[in-house]
Amino acid sequence: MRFETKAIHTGQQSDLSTGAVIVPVFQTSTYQQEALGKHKGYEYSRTGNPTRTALETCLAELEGGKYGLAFSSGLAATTAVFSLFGQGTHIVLGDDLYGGTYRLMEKVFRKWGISATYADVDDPESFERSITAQTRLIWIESPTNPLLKVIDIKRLAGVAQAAKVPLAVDNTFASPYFQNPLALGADLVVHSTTKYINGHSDVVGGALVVNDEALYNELKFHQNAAGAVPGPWDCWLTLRGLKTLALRMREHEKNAKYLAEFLSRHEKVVRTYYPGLEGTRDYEIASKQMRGFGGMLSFEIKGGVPAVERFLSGLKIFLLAESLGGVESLVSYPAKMTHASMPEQERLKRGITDTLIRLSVGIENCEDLKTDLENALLDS
Ligand code: P1T
Repeated sequence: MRFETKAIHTGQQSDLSTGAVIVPVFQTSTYQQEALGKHKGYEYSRTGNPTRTALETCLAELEGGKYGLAFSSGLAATTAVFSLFGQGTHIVLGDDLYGGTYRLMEKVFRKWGISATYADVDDPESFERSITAQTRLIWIESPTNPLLKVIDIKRLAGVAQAAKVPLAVDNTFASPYFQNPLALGADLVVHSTTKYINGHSDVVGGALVVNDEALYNELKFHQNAAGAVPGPWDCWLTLRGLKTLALRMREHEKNAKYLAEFLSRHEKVVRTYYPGLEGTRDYEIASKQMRGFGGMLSFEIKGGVPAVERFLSGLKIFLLAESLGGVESLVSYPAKMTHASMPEQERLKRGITDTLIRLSVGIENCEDLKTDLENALLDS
């Protein structure tokens, strides 16, 4: 079976008791046991729920992995991964990453004695240099949030293997439709399912996919022990969104490419970040390891912060909002939104400037989207 078919059918067989074509919302917290310890595979919905199982099974299949685990948010999934390691351990993270992941590391896990080094995602050797005897994990996003940088996953997997450290890839921006990190040598795939996987901006969720049974068991233990699980309705909505992931991703990409090309030629735009723009190192790597370039792009606008403010208030279709990956187009201002928790100096060092604007390109008509940007740029 190919991607589109798996997204609709894997883990989603008709309901045995009724023939219902769609997996039901198993809105139950607990399950009757026939006798002590004798049950049909479910005891309590923190530990397992059939609607969640359907989602976990489908996500694992779409990522080409053996095991999937769903969480109540992307950061809950990240928390499960960081919690694998104890006091005195060290994690190497790519330096361009979601501000919330940075905040989780700096404000939560540092307190528990885990240290971190941020490696330059433009310099593969910087990861090698950052590894110490205490390093237990390499963590990257690719493409990254918000600068859309692309990391050579195969190459980094080689570095991780040589150091005997697992490699986790946050695949939120690409989605499994465009990229499967496990096939490139990663050990762990992370998703904020809030984004493309659900795709309709109505659920917050997260997921992990792995191949290694021991790693799965550790993460599964944490999922149940710490309890950050999604409810059955959220799993059901996410499954419904997942069915059309392929269709949506194709449209997101088509529109993003069109707008990236438009912006890259616009006189009020200093620089456009989109891995599908030819002639860059990111384009070369993305062409090798991805099946498409995705629906996210960022750009720098001329005219300083006042121009940013005028541009944002001039938009009519792009909504100013956190998040991404929904059918509707969103605009965000990383300096004050997704990366507001990063100290200014750290943010500027990474190239997340005060004139950087990020677009989550939706699946509306691309001419309407272009006109919206054109008009707002004219006002800026
Ligand atoms: O929001 P949550 O579902 O907890 O997911 C966190 C997360 C993890 N990884 C990446 C790459 C992300 O982009 C996010 C969340 N990002 C946004 C809310 C945003 O606007 O970028």
